Parts: sequence; C-alpha cells; structure tokens
Amino acid sequence: MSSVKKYTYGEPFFTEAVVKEIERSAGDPAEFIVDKKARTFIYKLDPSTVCYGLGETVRGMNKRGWLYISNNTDEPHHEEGKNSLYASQNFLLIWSKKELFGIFIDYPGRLSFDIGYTETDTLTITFDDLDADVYIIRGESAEDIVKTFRGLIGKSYIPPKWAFGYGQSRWGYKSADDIREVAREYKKAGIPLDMIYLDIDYMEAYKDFTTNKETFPHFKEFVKEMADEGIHLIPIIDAGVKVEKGYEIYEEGIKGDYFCKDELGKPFTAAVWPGAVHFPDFFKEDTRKWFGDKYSKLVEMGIEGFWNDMNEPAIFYSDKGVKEAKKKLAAIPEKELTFENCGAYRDALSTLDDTYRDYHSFYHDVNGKKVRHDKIHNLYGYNMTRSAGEAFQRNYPDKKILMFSRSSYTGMHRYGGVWTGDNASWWSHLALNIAQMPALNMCGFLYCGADLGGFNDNTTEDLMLRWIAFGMFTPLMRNHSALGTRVQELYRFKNKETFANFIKLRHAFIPYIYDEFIKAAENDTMYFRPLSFVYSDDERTFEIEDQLLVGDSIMIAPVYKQNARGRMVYLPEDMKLLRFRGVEDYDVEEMKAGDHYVRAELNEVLVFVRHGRKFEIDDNSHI
Ligand code: MIG
Repeated sequence: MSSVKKYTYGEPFFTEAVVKEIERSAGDPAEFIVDKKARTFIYKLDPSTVCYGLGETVRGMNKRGWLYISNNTDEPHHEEGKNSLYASQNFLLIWSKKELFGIFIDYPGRLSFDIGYTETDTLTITFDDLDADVYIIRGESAEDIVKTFRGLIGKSYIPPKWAFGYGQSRWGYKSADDIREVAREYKKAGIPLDMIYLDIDYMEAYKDFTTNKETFPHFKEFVKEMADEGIHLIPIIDAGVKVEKGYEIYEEGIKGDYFCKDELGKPFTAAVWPGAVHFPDFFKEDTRKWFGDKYSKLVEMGIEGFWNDMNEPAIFYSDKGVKEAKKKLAAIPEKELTFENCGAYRDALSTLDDTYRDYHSFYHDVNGKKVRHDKIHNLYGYNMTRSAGEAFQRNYPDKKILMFSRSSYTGMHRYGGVWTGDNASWWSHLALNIAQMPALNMCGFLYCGADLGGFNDNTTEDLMLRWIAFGMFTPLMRNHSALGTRVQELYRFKNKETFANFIKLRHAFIPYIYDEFIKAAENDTMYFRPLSFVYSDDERTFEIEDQLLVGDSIMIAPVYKQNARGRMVYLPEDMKLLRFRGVEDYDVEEMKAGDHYVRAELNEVLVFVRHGRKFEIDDNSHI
C-alpha cells in the first residue's frame, strides 16, 4: 500500500509539477524535525541510510555525503566539488534498514540538501523561503514509491521513434556544407547516422527562429535533402531573444509585452550569444503561446526536433554587472603592481557573470503579480520547454516532435527530455553518465542522455568506444562536442568498423529499448534502475553504482576505465552473458551469481540477460 501526504508551508508558488489533487495534512511530517524559523527540515541518517534521487547532479547514485543545491546553473565544469548543475529535481528517496520513504519538495527557489555533509548523520534541507508543498511518499518498495511519485507528476514525454537513432552534433558546424560533409563521411565509413544537430551557428547572428541565408541557404530544401539521406536535422533554440530593431521576434516581443522586466518595468537586458537579449517571460500564458508558435517557422521547413539551450537562463553579463565591475576597477590604485591589486582586478571582472545579482534584478508577471526571478528561478527552463510542448500539442496534435532541454524542473518531463549539458571527455564523466540516468528516470525524465565522447576537452578513441558502448542503451544517443576540441565524429577514428558495428547494434537493440521505454512511460516506472531497486534483499547491490538494469530483462556493466580490458561485475542472480561484436557476431555464456572478472575488449558490448528473461534483437531494424 502506498500513501502520499502533503504538507503546505507559507504560500507555495503554483509550479504545476504535481498534477494530482492531494488533500493537505495538518502539522509537520513525522519523519522530520521542522524548524520554521531556520527554514530547515532535519532528518537523522541511520548508518544504513542510502539516499537516491535529485535527478542530474554530480557524484554517485547514493547522494549521501555531499551538499546539493537546487539552483539551476549554467555550469560547464561538472566536477565533484560542484553543488549545482542545470536542473533541479527535489525528489529524494530515503532508504535504510529501518525505513523507506520518498520526499518531494515542490519549491522553485533555492533549496539545499545537506546529506550528511556538515554532519555525517544528518540530512538538513534548507529553503530560501519556506513557501512550499512537501510530499511524503510511502510504499512497500523503492519502485512502488517512485511509481506513486510519478503518478503525482504526470506522464513522461515520449519522443518520436526515430529519436532513438544515433545523432551527431558539434558546436562549430558552420555551414550546410559542413553538415553535408558529416553526412557524407558517415556514409563513406559505413556508419549509420540518423540525426545531425544544428548548434547556434545555423542562425543568423544567433537570433532564434532565423536561419543564416549565406551559410545555410535554401534551408527548407536543405532539410529535405538531408531527410532524403535519412537524416533529421535538429536545431538548437536559445532562451534569450536578440535586441535588434526590425528583428521580428524582438519587435513582436516588445509589442506584445512578452519579456521579463527590470526594476523599472523596462524589458530586462542581459548579454548572451547574440549580444544584448531580452528573456521571454514564460510564466505568462500569452508569452508561452507566442514563443511556442514560433517553432512552427522551422517545423514548416521540415524540422521535426529541437533542443532548448541556455534556459537556466544563462547570462554572460548585464548592465548592472558592467557598472559594478567598472566601479571596482576604478577603485584599484593605478600603477601599483601588488598581489592584492592583481586579486582585485580579477575579482572585479569575475563578478561580471554573477547570476545571483542578476536573478535578483528581474521580474515575471504571474497572473498580474510581479514575482522576482530568484523566487521561481528553477522553473524558467521548464516553462520554456513547456511553451514549445504546448504549442506542438496545439499545432501538431498528430505529430510527435523531438524536444529536449538543458535546464529543467519536475513537470518538464511531460514536455520533453533532457541532456546533461557540458560534461568533459573524461573517463570519470562516463561514470557520471551511468549514475545520472536512473536518478533522472526516478523524476520522470526518461528521454535523456549525455554528450557521448564528452563535450569539453579532447576525447580519445578508446573513451569514445567505451562511451558509445554505454550510450547505445541511453534513449537519447548523441555524440556532441565543443568548439575547439578534438574532432570526434566516429569516422575520424581508426576503428571505423567497430563504430559501425556499434551503431548497427544500437539499431538492432531499438525494438527492445523502445518497448521498455514505452512501458516505463506508460506505467510510471524506470527504464534505468539501480540494482538495489530489484535485488533489495541483497545488501551488496546498494554499493553498486556502475551497473544498471535496463528495462526488465537486462543488466549492463559498462567499462569506464582507460586501458581496462575488462572489469569486475557483480551478478545478483544467475545470468546469461551476451558478448556482442556485431549484430550477427556474438557469443553466449551462462554465468553464476556472484563476483566475476569479465573481459570486455574495446570492440565488445556486453549484455547480461536476467534469469528467465528474454532479450531479442532485430538484425533488420531500421528506424
Ligand atoms: O555557452 O551553443 O550546453 O551543448 O554546444 C555555450 C553552444 C552554449 C552550451 C550547450 C552546448 C552547446 C553550446 N552552448
């Protein structure tokens, strides 16, 4: 039997994360010591307590032992020391030998989860403002609790089936010819390719919903040309709208009063890629409708998928920031080359992109009420993506459009998926990718994936091979990298044949992957599960963060260490190991429960089939 209790504090903002009416319980949740003055919820952690959840964050699956802050941030360095990434999912599963429950905190402002960080045996949740709905979910098992939570927040977004193919992306494809070259080289190498992503370079001066007439001429025909090659083009859309007289979106935004305002009631201005931009106020229904309808400009040219970026929103700097920096610079004594002055120069400029200041200086119009951005900050990307999702449902009710976003909050999972942003070409980020997937799934985000091969820094061929061997199980399978880094299209490497085999394997796995994905979406279950969710009687499984159950039938144990030719794998039950080198080239081995050192060469993909389950592949699968 599962149960949900809802406790309301202060005046919660209506986030629309929860779609189910739950009656309000009186008092405080018995699980926590609530200190309203300090705005904290405190829970004593048992030595056996494991905490799962929080969506896409740094570190491992068990969130115990670190400080996580829900504060959506354009954070391009996903190091262990970071507290916030792009998204906030305030769902935590607390699981010890003594008890098991979930907590969801529906609060769009800054919220911190000190999970045994300050004091190893204490979980302290601290709110900026105690205006929140707090849900306590109980159930018989972790899966039961997740299912109940998912029932509260509504069904997950389902992308078109072709979006389960393989996509190539890179920041810096400058022209249609660059894109053609990618398509051609993939073909030449015999590596299947289903999508090419268009990063900001396809636009004219980084203006949303424009296409560059010089570098991407005859865009509609170009989209068709690629479609004829079996390739979907997926353009990026950024949150900020360029301030430019005569630019349709800007003019309409001003006329329709669709932008966020500053203290004085003028459209708030900040600098991002296009230079000065205004941010659409996605909390207004008419803004959402207006902006969402603009995606049709590209849909009418044959586009069937998008990725929403910079929607935390990311801000490079603002007028206020520049003024502050100038003032600080002016105060530094001239000509004195001292260590202190060096620090002062640095400090003056480093506060240029102080988003804390900027998020406190613009406002939204929520049903006629002025709400300062920081109070509802974590909802911005959600509402941008919602604006698109609502428009797609309205304008193309019979069509499925691919949509995923960088920033998110619970509720956005109904409108799109997510990618995990600017990771790096590091082995540790392949491990991070593994740990992040089930955490996202718990919170309703099923269509997700990371930049395969790594975004920042230079990749290596072996990292790419291992990452693709894992990425072929993630619903969103995209190779993406940053401008200036080593090129990493699969045809650039020596082992083209292996890469071709891997992508063909992905295709052959799609019937399984897609079925399991749809099952998870329809039944509010998880596509990726930690082992402990299924084998909770086996204590060992709580410590395994580098193996995952994928759907109901299989387990994977990716290799994520350089120069490793295998790894230790823990089998909680007898399983059958399928060792794939290609769609038709695989061995089968029966394996007993327990610890094993399992060889896995760079050209192999290992699938462990659970006892009594089936894993069928389709060697003729096309999408
Ligand atoms: O400031 O559009 O996370 O995927 O390639 C960087 C350029 C802006 C950040 C995204 C990344 C994308 C990049 N964008």
